[in-house]
Order: sequence, then C-alpha cells, then structure tokens
Amino acid sequence: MSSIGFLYAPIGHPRARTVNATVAYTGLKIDRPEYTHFKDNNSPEFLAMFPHGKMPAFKSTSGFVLVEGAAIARYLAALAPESGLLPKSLDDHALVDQWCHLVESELFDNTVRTWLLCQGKFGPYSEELREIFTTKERRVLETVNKHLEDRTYVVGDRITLADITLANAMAFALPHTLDKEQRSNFSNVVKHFELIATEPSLKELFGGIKYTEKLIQP
Ligand SMILES: N[C@@H](CCC(=O)N[C@@H](CS)C(=O)NCC(=O)O)C(=O)O
Repeated sequence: MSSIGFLYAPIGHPRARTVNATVAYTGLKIDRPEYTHFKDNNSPEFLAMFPHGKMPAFKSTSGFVLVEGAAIARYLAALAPESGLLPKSLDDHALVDQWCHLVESELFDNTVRTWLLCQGKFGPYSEELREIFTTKERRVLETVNKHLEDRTYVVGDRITLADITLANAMAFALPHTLDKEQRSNFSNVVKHFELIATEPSLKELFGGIKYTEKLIQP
C-alpha cells in the first residue's frame, strides 16, 4: 500500500487522537512530516497549505488539503470502507455523524473548557463557569450512558467512528473530570472506553490513560 498523504497531527495530542486512531484502526499508510506544535503551524509553509494555522491537518499525495479533526477522520475512514468505521446504511451513517458531533461538541469541548479554566486560560478561575461546563459535560454523559445501557457499540454491532470519537473524549475526561464517583455514575461509558482501549490497533493510543482520583483543580 502506498502512502495516501501527509498528516500533521502529533500522536497522543487530544485534538489529534481521533484522527490518529482512525489511521491506526484502518491501517492506512500515511506520512507524518516532522512537526513541532505551536512552531510549525505558524510557519509560512504550513500557513500556505492550511491558512487557519491549526492541526490536525492533512494533505493528500495529489495535493487535496483538509483541516478539522472530525472531517479528516471521516475522510480517512471513507478511504478504508472495509474498516466499517462508516456504516453502509445511510441511517446508521447519519447516526455515526450524530454521535460524533454530539460527543465532540458537548463532551470533549466542555471537558477541555474545564481544563482550560483550571489552567487559567480563560482569566481568573470562576466556579460559575466551571458549573456551566460541568453541567453540560454531565448531561451528555448521562445521555450516552443511557444509550449504552443495552449496547456494546454506539451504533450497530461493531466499532465505528462514533466509538473512536467517544473514546477520545473519554481519554481526556478520565484523567481530569471523572473521579471515582463520576465513573460509577457513568459506568456504561467507562466500560465502553475500556473495550475500545483494548482493541489491538487502538491500545497504543487509549491503553495508557490514567484515571484520576480527584477532579481537576485550578
Ligand atoms: N476544531 C478543530 C480545532 C483544532 C485545534 O484547536 N487545534 C489546536 C490544538 S492545540 C491548534 O492547532 N492550535 C494552534 C494555534 O491555536 O495556534 C479540530 O477539531 O480539529
């Protein structure tokens, strides 16, 4: 198999892990140019290809360029239809999109916001802001937890991009915002994460995630 292109997405970076997991699961061959985050993405060469200046970013061997992790992951999954990451049925495919979008915008983004708040990136720490992010995070966790009550995978009976997107969000939440009590409140989601993390091709990315004993503090 020849390389399909170039991926600018540091392995293990939470913003890039869904794309990296998609590459790992599909087995697609891809080149990874040397990349130093917050340096190379500001270089004239990078900005000429990707004017928004953010990673993850992809350029195919024919020069097609794409940014936004979710879009890149979908594109790569579509290049490997035999992976099953995007179901053939239109309805199931739409459901995968639905869960990916819900999980990324409501779970991942709100967990990251709590983390940024605690790092002082939004200015002085505010309990009110934290409460807003946490409420949103727990609301979506409740929805997903209920959905997984009688399901192994998010959509259908095998791994799809929705499972990888959820695992990526959990890989950020588990070390920061899900202490023992929260893990037991959302035990179906934790069990789902543990299943995805043992998938051989995904072990390297999700297998070493540490669970936190206490909620992240400012
Ligand atoms: N919505 C984008 C967000 C990408 C993103 O925020 N990337 C950050 C990761 S730290 C970045 O490259 N930041 C560089 C910068 O802001 O200069 C996605 O999901 O791919």
